Amino acid sequence: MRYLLTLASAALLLAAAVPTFAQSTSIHIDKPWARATPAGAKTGAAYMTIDNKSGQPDRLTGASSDVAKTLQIHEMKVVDGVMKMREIPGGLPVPAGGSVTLKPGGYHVMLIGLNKALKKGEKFPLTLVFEKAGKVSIEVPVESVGAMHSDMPGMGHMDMK
Ligand SMILES: [Cu+2]
Repeated sequence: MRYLLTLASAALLLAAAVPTFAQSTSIHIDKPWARATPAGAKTGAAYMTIDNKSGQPDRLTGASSDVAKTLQIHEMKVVDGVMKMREIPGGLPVPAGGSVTLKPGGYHVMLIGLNKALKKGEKFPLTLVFEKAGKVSIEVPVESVGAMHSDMPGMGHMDMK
């Protein structure tokens, strides 16, 4: 009897330790979009609102897509009067029961080394990786170059770190 109980508890521990890779139900991605890029552009950016419906804080730690070689989670900040962007160390926190919005001039998913120009009206697949929720795959529609352009400085003014 004791042996059986030990086996049962071992099985329970194992079940708890195995990570799940199923599509998350705790994270919901709202209104994803990417800015169309001019021909020859090497970088682009994707935006969205991330809703965390779980009772645990989570973190967007990475992303992948076949449209670009490298994807990074970036933030933009004005440093000494110059708009700079950088990869967020440790990822972008998403509060429990809350949301965070990625938008021009702020947080964004940086697409580095574009394989092709992003054209208005097209869509591309994007897989987001969360620390707790795991992978979340979405389709990102491409909107016009000028979409929400007013608060976005030209690429020439940006400093990549
Ligand atoms: Cu960036």
